[in-house]
Amino acid sequence: MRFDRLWVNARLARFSEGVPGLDVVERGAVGAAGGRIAFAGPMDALPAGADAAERIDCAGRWVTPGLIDCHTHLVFAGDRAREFEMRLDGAGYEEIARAGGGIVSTVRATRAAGEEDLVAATLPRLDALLAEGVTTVEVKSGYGLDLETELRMLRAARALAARRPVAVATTFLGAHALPPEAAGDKDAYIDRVCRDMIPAVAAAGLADAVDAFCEGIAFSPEQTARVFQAARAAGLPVKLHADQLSNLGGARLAAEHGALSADHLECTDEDGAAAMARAGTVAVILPGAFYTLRETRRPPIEAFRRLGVRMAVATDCNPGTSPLTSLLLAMNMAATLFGLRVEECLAGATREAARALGLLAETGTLEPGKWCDLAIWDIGSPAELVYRIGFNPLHARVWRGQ
Ligand code: DI6
Ligand code: FE
Repeated sequence: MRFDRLWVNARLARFSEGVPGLDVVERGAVGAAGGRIAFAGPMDALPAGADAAERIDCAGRWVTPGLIDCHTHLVFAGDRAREFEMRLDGAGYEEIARAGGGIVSTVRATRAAGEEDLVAATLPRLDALLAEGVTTVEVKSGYGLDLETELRMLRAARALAARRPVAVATTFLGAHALPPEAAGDKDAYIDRVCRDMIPAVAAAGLADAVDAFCEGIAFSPEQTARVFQAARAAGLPVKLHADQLSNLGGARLAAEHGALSADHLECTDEDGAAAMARAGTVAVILPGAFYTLRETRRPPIEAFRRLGVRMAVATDCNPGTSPLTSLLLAMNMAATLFGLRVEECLAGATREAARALGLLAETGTLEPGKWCDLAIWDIGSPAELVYRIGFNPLHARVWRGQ
């Protein structure tokens, strides 16, 4: 067997599907061929006569799958630091949104930005994620809210993958907020999302999935269901911002539409969790928004565990409710604020995040056949990735074997 590259003397946390825990190999090796993993296991089990164009000694460092941030709003223009100050002075998120700030203020800035401006504004945020070992990132639209700007955001998101060694999964989030020109008519706007935008985005091949924000300040379950139907008609999988600020039954709705994931879930009840378990819908835990908004209701982690709902952890990087570009910190918050175990946090930023994106066949674990995307860490134990705050122990990031 000949590898393009072979990493030896590594401690592997493979997160193999169907194996409980981290699936650790103490004296391990990873071999890459053609950008994919050709071997990931004990050095002793390397095929006799295995040979590599390049051999890298990891000196006992830990190797995990490259991290996956499966929920971000990375592409946007402007910032919302002023709103942060208003919130510190006592204004609420929903109050600011109703007063024309919030998402709509980012929409104004994003509409005024060209594609290259959007890419340039996004690259520093993307680079912060990559510096911590992220190799796949999901990016949503949703700050355009008109066809032209939504397409521009999605093109900018796709362009990121040409600028950096990273896989980008794009999500159309036209049903994120009501644009100002819709003059309060949510049904008419959802008509446009379903009739014009989703077919156009799908025809352009610019989205890998469709998302919506089901919430009092955004769209109702009925309007969300129409978006899901249009997505299905266009052949796109769905996911949902569900039960973040109130329980409108979003988790259940997402599950009933076979959603890849339901995200946030602070207000999800047992019924919603059970529907997700039946459908295999991944729960994406977003502690950055909970922290920023100083929410008090926590997602029903214990119910997810008991019912066997898979949990992913993501940054939700966005200018309003989660100006967070650290997936390591998101894991720390998931543990400290929500009580996720170390192993749940780590699986949540690798295998379960891949599952949430429908990409588990390609990434998320160290298993032969998958993309050779690795994070190599200067740590004594995997718990350090979750336990430390504001420290980055990444030694090297490998994307597609390089
Ligand atoms: N939920 C969120 O937390 C973000 N979007 C959403 O649907 C907030 C986005 C923003 O405030 O800009
Ligand atoms: Fe979000």
